[in-house]
Amino acid sequence: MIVNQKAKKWIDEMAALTMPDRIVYIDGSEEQLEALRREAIASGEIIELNQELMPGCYLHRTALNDVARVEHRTFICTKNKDDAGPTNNWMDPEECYEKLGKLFRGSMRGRTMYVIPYSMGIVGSEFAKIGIELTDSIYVVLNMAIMTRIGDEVARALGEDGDFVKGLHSKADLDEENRYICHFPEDNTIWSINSGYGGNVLLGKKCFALRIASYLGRKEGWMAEHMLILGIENPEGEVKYICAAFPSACGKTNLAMLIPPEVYKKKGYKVWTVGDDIAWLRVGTDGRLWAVNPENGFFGVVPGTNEKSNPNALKMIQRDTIFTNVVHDLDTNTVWWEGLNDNPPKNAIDWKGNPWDGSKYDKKDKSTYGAHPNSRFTTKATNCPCLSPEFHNPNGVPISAIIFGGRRAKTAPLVYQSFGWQHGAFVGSIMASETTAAAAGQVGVVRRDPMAMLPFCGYNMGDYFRHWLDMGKKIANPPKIFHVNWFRTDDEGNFIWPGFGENMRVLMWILDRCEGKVGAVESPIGYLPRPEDINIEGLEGVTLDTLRELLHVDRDTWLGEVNDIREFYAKIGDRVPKEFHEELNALEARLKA
Ligand code: GTP
Ligand code: SPV
Ligand code: MN
Repeated sequence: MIVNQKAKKWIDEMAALTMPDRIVYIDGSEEQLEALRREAIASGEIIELNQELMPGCYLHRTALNDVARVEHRTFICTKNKDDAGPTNNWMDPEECYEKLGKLFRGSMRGRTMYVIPYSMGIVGSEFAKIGIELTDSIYVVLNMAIMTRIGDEVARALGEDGDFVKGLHSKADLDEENRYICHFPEDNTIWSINSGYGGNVLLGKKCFALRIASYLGRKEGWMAEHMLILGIENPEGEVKYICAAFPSACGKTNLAMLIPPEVYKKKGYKVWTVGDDIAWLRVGTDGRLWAVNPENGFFGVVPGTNEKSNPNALKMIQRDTIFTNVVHDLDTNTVWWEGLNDNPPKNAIDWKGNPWDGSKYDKKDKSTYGAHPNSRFTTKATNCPCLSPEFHNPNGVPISAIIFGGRRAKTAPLVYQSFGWQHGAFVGSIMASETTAAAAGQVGVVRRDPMAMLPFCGYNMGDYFRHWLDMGKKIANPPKIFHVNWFRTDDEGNFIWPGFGENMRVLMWILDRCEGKVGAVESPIGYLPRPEDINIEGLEGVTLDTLRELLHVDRDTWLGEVNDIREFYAKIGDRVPKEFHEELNALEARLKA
């Protein structure tokens, strides 16, 4: 029961606007969720999969025009345009409320409005924040029930006068031309209309936990980042924690759940997952940086998930999982996707809802694929076989290292270390990556994506850079900052580095650096490993020469980067900290020396 006065008033207003036939309050009980599943199965919104083979698993197909985040239709609506900054789309808040108000008017007629109280972070904990999402989609309710903590316990924690983020979502007509994902950080408000796809409509995730939260974090002295959180336990039982920011579909979920290679496993090393997408970071009383995962589940990329690449993820999606836009195998009533195995089903339905025959599937021809490249699973964190016990700790975990990374076919070496916090923040700001299917638009073009936050920063990117520098001054014992690239390719376009579990070898160098256990080579861009310091024991096909190639820094390519970065900074404008311009000039000078 919601007793919060502001919430009651707001829900009434939004119901008057959207005119649903009825309002249902989500209490978080299994009975209520099960009734909603039955309703969604009856209407065809979800398909119940084989409950013997995959208990609690369902399949959903989105509209064909609605398969990814829509960055070009995502807006930050601040009173002052400069506060959103040139890397965000902007609309005047008044104008936006009016424009979207017209679209929302009556959009829930004939439908039910679901009221979802949810908490980002452990309910009632010091660092948790509450939101209420109003939606006309059962799919959204079922996903939010996995991705966040929901229901009566949240309503109770909100109390009579607590603050919350107001989220309004309607599928409306799924009209692409009128699709809008709008954020009003000055009003703690999110309005999303005409989409039914994950990142556009699960408002606790990118909209709240990154865009609104990054704005709040700057105001309140903490950080909301697009980062996974993992722990590496050594044979003595000590666990060191790492955060890593990679752009969408660049390997966060995979790294967060990696299984150590045999050489480490036999010594007793273990990897623990705390989070796979979002980290909220604060300075602890001990002067270290502490991270919590505000989510309660994983909304992960399905294609490429298999027994070899990510066995933990494969295990966790065998039960209590919602699949979106994968292949439906009609013979077994289970699901399939590219990269699962070499036995695609012949009697199947593709993500578009058309008959699909896997015997015609050709890996080299994308037009024969059955699952959408951005097809996703939604599954509870507690399903993860390697979930860290610290996932449940409201204080989070202390961070030893921060890693930035992206997809770069050339340019970026396998790994390098920054010279310190300021240079490390600069390294984050100059990140670039090839675009992926996680957002609508062209795939595979290099774009600058500072800290993997380009699509997710709820305010001016220049101010965001300044906030990184300010935070660094407040952390007595800051994490060391690194950059990685698992995606360097040879002349035929093949990945040189095996990636996935083998990435642990790079993480071990990183931790050794944090503990001062290993040396490095100073290069113009930062500290590089000596090839012999990356452990390649038991790794087939990788030699010291391969490592030399992976670690090579080409001065001319990097001088080209410098020009590109300078243009990018110019685009962001005069709020880019002067320290970053100084770092860029220093980088250029070192490259030319
Ligand atoms: P979002 O959920 O969109 O934020 O993505 P993410 O960053 O969690 O990416 P994820 O781990 O789901 O990986 C995305 C794609 O990259 C998948 O197709 C993976 O198979 C692939 N991938 C992940 N790690 C590696 C790696 O180390 N090497 C290579 N070559 N591919 C990888
Ligand atoms: C991403 O695109 O970074 C995701 C998926 O994690 S979404 O929830 O759609 O943002
Ligand atoms: Mn993500």
